[in-house]
Amino acid sequence: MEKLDIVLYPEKGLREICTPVDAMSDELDKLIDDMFYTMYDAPGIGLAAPQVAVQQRVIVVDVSESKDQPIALINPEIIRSAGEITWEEGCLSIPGVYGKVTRPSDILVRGMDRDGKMVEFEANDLLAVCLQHEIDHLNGKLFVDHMSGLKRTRALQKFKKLQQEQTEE
Ligand code: K1U
Ligand code: ZN
Repeated sequence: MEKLDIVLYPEKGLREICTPVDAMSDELDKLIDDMFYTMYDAPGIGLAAPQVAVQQRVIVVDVSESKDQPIALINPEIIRSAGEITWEEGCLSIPGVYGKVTRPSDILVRGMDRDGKMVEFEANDLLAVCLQHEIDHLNGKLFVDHMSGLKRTRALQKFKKLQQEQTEE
């Protein structure tokens, strides 16, 4: 398995709408393995393909404490959503920045699993938050886009400062 480079804001690819996947392939299977490896190593609870410079509709998530409940979804869609939850989100493409985002707390998700089978399941709370965060990535949307103007500006300023400090080191 290979650890992939995670692209950072403001990389252009993070703002693009990703292309649907036609069918499973060995190449896609390897991408999913590498995305899980990269996500667990980061560490993170989710990762979307554009974060590793692949503009295709593929996500991986694992919100379990034990890190043994991996979910890979290809062409994921949210069929229904209800409720409301506010969560302090982070993003591996904007490291060091966190912010409260309010989203639906209960969703019905559909997509293809890594065996090429169509799956549909309900997700709640953190799993729902994480799936929505990753599906947003496939549509060129970042968690900071859900924040109010001033909070978003401050968060991105903080990120720029952190990046500058890192390059000075
Ligand atoms: O997509 C990403 O950038 C990954 C991101 C997912 C996410 C985090 C929080 C709310 C919604 C979606 C992360 O995994 S950031 C790292 C993180 O949250 C975390 C890392 C280790 C343990 C627990 C959480
Ligand atoms: Zn993210």
